[in-house]
Amino acid sequence: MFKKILIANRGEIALRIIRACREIGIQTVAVHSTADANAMAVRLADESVCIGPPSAKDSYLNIPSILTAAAVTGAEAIHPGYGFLSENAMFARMVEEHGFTFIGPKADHIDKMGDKVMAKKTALSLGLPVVPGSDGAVESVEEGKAFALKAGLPVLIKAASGGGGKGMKVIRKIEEFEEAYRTARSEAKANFGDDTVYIEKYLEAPKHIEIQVFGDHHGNAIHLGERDCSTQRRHQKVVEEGPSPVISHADREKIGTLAADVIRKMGYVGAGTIEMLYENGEFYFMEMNTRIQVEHPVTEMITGIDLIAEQIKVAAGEPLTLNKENIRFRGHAIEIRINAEDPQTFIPSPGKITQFHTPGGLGVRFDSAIYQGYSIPPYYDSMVGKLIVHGRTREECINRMRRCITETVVEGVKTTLPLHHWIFQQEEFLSGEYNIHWLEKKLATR
Ligand code: MV4
Repeated sequence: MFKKILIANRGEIALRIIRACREIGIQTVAVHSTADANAMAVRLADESVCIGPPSAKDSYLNIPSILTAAAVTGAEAIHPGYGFLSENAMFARMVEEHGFTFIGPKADHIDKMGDKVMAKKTALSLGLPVVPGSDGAVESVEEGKAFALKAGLPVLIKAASGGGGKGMKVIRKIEEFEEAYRTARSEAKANFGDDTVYIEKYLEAPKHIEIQVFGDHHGNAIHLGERDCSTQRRHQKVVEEGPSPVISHADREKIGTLAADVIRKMGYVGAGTIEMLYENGEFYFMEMNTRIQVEHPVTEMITGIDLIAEQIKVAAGEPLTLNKENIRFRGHAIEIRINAEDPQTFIPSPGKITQFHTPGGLGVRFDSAIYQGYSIPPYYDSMVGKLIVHGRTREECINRMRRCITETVVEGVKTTLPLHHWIFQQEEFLSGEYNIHWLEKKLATR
């Protein structure tokens, strides 16, 4: 096992990794920008190193600085968290080339899943259902139109190097095709430096269901059930829950087993998420994320498994001790992402936290790096904390969430808590029948 790990991240996930390390007896090194000198992760880590100025490109994305910090502190492994360098294959490669362990999958697997065309081909060839679509990249207007007419409208043009919804174009009439295709390619080029696009049949109102998977260096692979992340706004998740209120136990086992089989066949190592669209009782592979995700606590709460500790153990070469027989799903969990934003306009609201009180009690978890007197810097993501609750049933869980939201106090900055309070009063949410468009449509008529 590693003696010392460097955490190449900030905020609540840096703290989350420090906590896992402390419990398993690993020393931690926090790296931080000058804007984060007062961060809780810096205080809680055993050591800290300043790696650059506020701008992420000069600090949390500064590979030479991070590798130097690892070398001077004698860290053996680097945990990238989520965002920043977590899905940067070049970083993963450089970490390994400099003699450290990257706590994550092999660089080749990050590369493969980062290319959405290759990811889809891989998923299909290894047995996962995919959305009917073009056979890989679409190189011309004629080829694209031919597919659209054969598959039937509407279709969706996607960027091969995209993800997170950027560079997508829905086409409902064939006359719109040419312009949409040219725009999609030039936007893909501008955003990702790659104008490769592919086309899929457009699903009108799916759910976003993602499956947590894990592989190790010994050929073992498991799934840990799904999370329903359909409650989103502009591709930012707002509420996540598990299990999904619309998926049967039989369907969970079926799609989960298929997902684990893909991981095993790929020889994938570490934590991963298989993102699926779910519509009319069918699953369709969408993308695979090769990192730990913001919403991993939902899975931790219903399985009792520390996913960060598992990542570290797997990276150190230990075999997974989790298997079909000893993984038990218990109850229901919901997470809300608390952003320092205006709950009406979603404009970021950085600044000093003057009052802070977190909820507590049975089945309650508050993952955050903020504290009373802390100043939220304006340079990074506005997510400042996650409230996660567990209950025996979805209903108990929702009641607990409502109670916890009213108990939480964050003063000095605006937060999205009033939005969350409202969501848990909406009958569509309570029914569980919401899809990826529900929140945005509902907000438009609020
Ligand atoms: C889709 C889709 C409908 N049909 N693909 C958005 C992010 C990117 N990763 C894939 N996305 C979608 N792909 C087909 N064939 C709808 C979306 C989509 C979406 C998916 C998940 C969560 C939120 C979303 C919001 C808008 C569109």
